[in-house]
Amino acid sequence: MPESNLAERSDRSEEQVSGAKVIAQALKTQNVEYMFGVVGIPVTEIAIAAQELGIRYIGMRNEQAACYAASAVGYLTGRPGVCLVVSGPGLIHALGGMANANMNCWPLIVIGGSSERNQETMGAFQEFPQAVRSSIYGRPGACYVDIPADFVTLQVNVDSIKYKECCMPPPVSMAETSAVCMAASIIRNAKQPLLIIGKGAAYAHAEESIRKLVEQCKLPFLPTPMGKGVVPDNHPNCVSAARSRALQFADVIVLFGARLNWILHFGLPPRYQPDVKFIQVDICAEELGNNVRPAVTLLGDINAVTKQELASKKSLPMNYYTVFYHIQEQLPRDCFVVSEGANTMDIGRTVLQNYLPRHRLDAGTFGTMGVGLGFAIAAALVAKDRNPGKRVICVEGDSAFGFSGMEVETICRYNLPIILLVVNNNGIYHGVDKDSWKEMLKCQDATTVAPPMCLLPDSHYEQVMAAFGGKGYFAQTPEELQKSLRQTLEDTTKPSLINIMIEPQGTRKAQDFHWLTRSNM
Ligand SMILES: Cc1ncc(C[n+]2csc(CCOP(=O)(O)OP(=O)(O)O)c2C)c(N)n1
Ligand SMILES: [Mg+2]
Repeated sequence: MPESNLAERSDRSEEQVSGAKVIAQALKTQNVEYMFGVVGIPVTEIAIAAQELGIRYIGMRNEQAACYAASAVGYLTGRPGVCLVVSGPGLIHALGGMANANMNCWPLIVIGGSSERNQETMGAFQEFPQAVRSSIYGRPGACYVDIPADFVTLQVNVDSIKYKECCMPPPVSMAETSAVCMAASIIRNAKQPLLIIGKGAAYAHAEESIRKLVEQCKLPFLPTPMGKGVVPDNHPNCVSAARSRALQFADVIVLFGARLNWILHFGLPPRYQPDVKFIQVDICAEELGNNVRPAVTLLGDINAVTKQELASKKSLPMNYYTVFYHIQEQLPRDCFVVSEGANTMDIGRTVLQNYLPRHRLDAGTFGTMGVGLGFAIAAALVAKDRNPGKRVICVEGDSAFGFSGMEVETICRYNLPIILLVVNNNGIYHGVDKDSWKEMLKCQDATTVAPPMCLLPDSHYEQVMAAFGGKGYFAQTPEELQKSLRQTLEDTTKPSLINIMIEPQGTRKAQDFHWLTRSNM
């Protein structure tokens, strides 16, 4: 404890305060607004103390989803969200969220309770402000604070505590002038320049400056999945519809907060010109020059004409394109789009438009399934507090939905008017129809004959929503989809789920790089 604190101590004061309250106050002092978690011994008191101080506590059904939600709050607000877990199994479940936050570079603080320690270790409270700083400075990410049980229950003299001042927003650092001049000259001399806008640009609130650069220098741009909306998707310079061509023919590529990882095919041929010049703009020094091994792609170009062609297909069951076409038609321009799944997310991304930055949350850099409902809950809470009236649309593959489907109860408990759309093809990537499933099971046990990607055909996921008092819809035709979508959008008071049946064997459009499909990964 610093000398000054000791000096400030009043020996006459008898007022005591618990460790739990000190932790809560320390969080409050750091402007923490949201805490997600699953309580147990010894952290329950911390959640209660946090609530008493006006920090919102959202009790989730799984630490993993809680951690995803807390990290999404960090991304959306720029101050770390807190995930509160018990030690051991709670922390282990949270690891998925911590890894995902690190990969996405999203600020997060995980607080776990651990077993009792003796009083000498009380100085660890002093480490707390460092945790906040390390989560938001430089490349943002997850950090973990371990709170021994006796810290939580211990009574300490009020006057003996000094809270660290709220940690400042991260300092803004600038690139070397000579490097900036060199970059400008390379762009000026480029024949086919291309900007790639990543979620780093979104997190940095760079929308104004990037839009100016795009417009004043007449540069084409391509957003990464969560870079969507920094400059609106319908901007005339957006080349998403010809993504592969744009990557392949560019001679100069400027990366704004986008990493040359798998999403960008590692920056290697044949996706790119062998002599393409990259200009990387990134907050993290370690990222610079990081071109790794040759690899796999998830996405080919899907041009607008074939999309519409596929979307207008009238036959039943519906396909992905028909579904997304109808969703896009009714999607409010300012809504948050959360999405996860394989085909559901990848095809959805090409059809569903974003017009605002930080309004798309998806499986992200780690490709993690199970993040969707936690992200949607976070977006709905943030929307409620900061953007009343904005809707959250969560587009889930049926497998993706299963990873944290029980968070529907959380959504209903807090009455968050999220619209969940489950694109149901009876499986992971694809499944089988009900009759084939029955046929299959006639001869042998499901564990032997059912393809591992199959899920139970025609599952009524909408009943999960109905079970908790939300509104559930089952849509098998474009008309049913249109009607149920209209109703869910009209009802701003309640959560809802539309279970959208599509063809179980429906695949994506043929790609140029057949051997590089996801199934070969
Ligand atoms: C935590 C985690 N487990 C497993 C996977 C592997 N995986 C990738 S996509 C996916 C689900 C795809 O199925 P669905 O959500 O139904 O979307 P679809 O492709 O069928 O539209 C799975 C399990 C993963 N990405 N993350
Ligand atoms: Mg599926």
